[in-house]
Amino acid sequence: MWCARREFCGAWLCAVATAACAGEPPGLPSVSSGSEGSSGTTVASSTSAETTVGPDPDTATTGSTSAGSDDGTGTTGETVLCEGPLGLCHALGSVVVLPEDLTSIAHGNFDGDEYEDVVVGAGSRTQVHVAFGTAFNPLQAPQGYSTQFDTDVVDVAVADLDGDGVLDIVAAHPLDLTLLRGAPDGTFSIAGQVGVGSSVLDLAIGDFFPDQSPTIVTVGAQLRLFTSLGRGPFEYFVATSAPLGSNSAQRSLTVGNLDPSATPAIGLTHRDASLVSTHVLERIDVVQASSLSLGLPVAITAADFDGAGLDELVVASGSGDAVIVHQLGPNGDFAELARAEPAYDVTALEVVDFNIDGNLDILFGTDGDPGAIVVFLGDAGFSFIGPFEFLANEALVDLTVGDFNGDGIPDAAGVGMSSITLVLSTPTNAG
Ligand SMILES: [Ca+2]
Ligand SMILES: [Ca+2]
Ligand SMILES: [Ca+2]
Ligand SMILES: [Ca+2]
Repeated sequence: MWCARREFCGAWLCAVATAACAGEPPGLPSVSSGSEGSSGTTVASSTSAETTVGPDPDTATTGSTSAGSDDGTGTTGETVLCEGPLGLCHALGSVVVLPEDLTSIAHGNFDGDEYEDVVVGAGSRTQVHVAFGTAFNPLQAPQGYSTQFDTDVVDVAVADLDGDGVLDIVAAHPLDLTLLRGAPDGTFSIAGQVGVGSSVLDLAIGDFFPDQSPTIVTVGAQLRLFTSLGRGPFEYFVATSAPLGSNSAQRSLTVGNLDPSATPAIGLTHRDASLVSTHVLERIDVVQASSLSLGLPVAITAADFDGAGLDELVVASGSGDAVIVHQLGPNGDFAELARAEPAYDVTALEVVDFNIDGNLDILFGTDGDPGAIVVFLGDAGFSFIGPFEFLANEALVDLTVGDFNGDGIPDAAGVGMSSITLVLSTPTNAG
């Protein structure tokens, strides 16, 4: 057992310093110690990986990492979270530097190997970067792709748009979408462009039209659904749209199985109106199904917390810095199911079973100097233990979760303006 101090932290969870958990796994990408301890309430402490910048910003390099102690004493200041009966550990991984005004991140396995990969949107001349997972030090040497629009990419999403079994990328600009066709070797080429006609603030993918290619959903002043129904695989057009009132600059969306009468449904946050709403497709019209007042909602996602088949909405609120899990009642109403209070300035939100104990967990990307990837571990009673904090080297603007080192355990990748910070499952040799 190499998570030796697990007993200090409770029966099912431990969060221990590097000395207890790291060093043993071969190839663990430990990072050099950085600033002083974190402000979190856990043992998690801060790190700041040494990084180098490549000569060509389009082919940025991975931050160098220093090996942890292998004599069992470990180095100080590293962040490792070990939890669960299997002694699973997560540790800060390398920091990938991309000085490109990064805006967004999504994940998928683009090259069909055993490692999930990421795509990052940027506000600079190389607007999309793809970085590949590997066994021990993932996301090295991102490959940059330029689109044909000279505007920022505000969000990215991943789906197999043409049904060839290879993931494709949707990059949203303020007024357009770029569709990038994936090749089996993990390279991409521009395959389509779509004019949106109004500001795009957030992007999601859903299956709103049975037996058709994935639907692209955007939100800005309008909520719009794009489909290729009856056209070529990368020839998307607006299938339906609905005005949302004022031209808010602070909206975000998610698509989930939210409504018993319609699959899927859209969850929206309207920060300026302190409102959360859900929307469903009725025939060819998008209609609002429900709404709830919630102070300054900043991020939203959907997941089935109670295992009952319908997703709950998870919303990060900027007012109380709280996250509320909602469940739609029989009349389309919201009901609060659970609440975590991260006390951080949340900018991004993901839900995954991070410690694979069967209960969904909540991960936040946070603002600040620096920001952090913050983990709250859920239990079967819809309560959350945390925060467990992994400091990034800058404020985070977006977050995604995937298995980047291919061990079957989720990892997290948070993106800031100029870097990607990884929290990686460490190879476990615990029996
Ligand atoms: Ca891959
Ligand atoms: Ca495809
Ligand atoms: Ca869990
Ligand atoms: Ca992993």
